[in-house]
Amino acid sequence: MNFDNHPFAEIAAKVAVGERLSTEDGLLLAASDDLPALGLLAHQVRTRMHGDAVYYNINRHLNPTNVCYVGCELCAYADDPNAEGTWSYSPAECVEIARRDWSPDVTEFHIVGGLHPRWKFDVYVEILRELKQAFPTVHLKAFTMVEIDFLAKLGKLSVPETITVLREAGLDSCPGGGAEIFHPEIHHQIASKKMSAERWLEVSGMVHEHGLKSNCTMLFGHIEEPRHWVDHLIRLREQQDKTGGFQCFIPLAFHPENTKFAHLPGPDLIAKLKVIALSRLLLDNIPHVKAYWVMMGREIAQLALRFGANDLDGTVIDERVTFAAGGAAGKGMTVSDIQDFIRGVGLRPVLRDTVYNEIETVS
Ligand code: V47
Repeated sequence: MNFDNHPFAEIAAKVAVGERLSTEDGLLLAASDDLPALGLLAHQVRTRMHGDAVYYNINRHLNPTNVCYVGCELCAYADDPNAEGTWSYSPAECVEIARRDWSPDVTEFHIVGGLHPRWKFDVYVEILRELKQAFPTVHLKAFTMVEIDFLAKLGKLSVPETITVLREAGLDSCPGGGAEIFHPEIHHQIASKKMSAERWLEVSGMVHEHGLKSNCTMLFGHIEEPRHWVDHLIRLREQQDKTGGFQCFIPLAFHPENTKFAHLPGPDLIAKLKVIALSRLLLDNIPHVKAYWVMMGREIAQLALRFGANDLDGTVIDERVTFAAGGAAGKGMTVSDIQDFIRGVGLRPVLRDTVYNEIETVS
């Protein structure tokens, strides 16, 4: 495609030489309806970074509790431990559940849950410790920045001290949830009682300075506007310039069911592909962009691999955050589903561990 007389001409010239895009460039891209052009530019960048590789892993999700006292407007989790449909698993029960879904090729447990109003600090620490004891070779990607900050308060420790305790118990890296939309205009409406954007970024920095990798996310497709995406992505890029520990960005497609925004439709195909492409183009310092099939939907996630995404997450057995909010993508893909899915768009599946070491390449 020739961009000579296209509104993206200057941006395309920057992309061709790997020059950083500005906030204004981001706003122009985000406002455009020229999806093919966005896709082409983003695919050019992802190909330069990763060739034809698409990463996936073999993982299991573990949600120790869906009780959370914060009660974010965007979330379908319950704030009352006695409410119908809630669960709160002890450390031993977490091990039992992990064992139920276990197979020797699992390399990661992805562990997130609510901020339980009655659990003590030690419950969270013991969940890690007992899982690590039972599955010493499995990487524990656990606790978002929101949970880390909460645990520090619960344990009456500083954040760095908290990370030390959690690492000693088995923590290997952190997932990227809880970032939502950083811009205060939106944050105040979708997560009014949650930690601020500034604190989320600050805690990420402390995690990175401690030598741990983490991921980052953006929840899109509710009441925000495209300019809020750009603001969010630029804030992530600035944090990454400082501490460098984000390994993957995951745009999370909003699922409205059972939330305070149940009247909204959620993001459409265009918004999903646009956010994937925009994030690949703006986040020049974050290596991976994930098309999280559980939230995107399987078919759109597949298409997203041609719009800038180079990662699919994994087999994801027993995910419950999206499921609670009406997610219909299904509860797990097999490795052969994932490989076919990637090959279906002419790309190459690459099995990885959580920190992107290649385990086996299937050609
Ligand atoms: O923190 C909550 C979001 C996150 C809804 O790091 C919702 O590799 C959509 O962070 N509709 C959890 N999203 C998921 C997450 C994640 C997923 C996959 C991979 C990784 C990673 C991280 O989901 C929450 C919140 O931001 N969320 N409610 C909802 N109704």
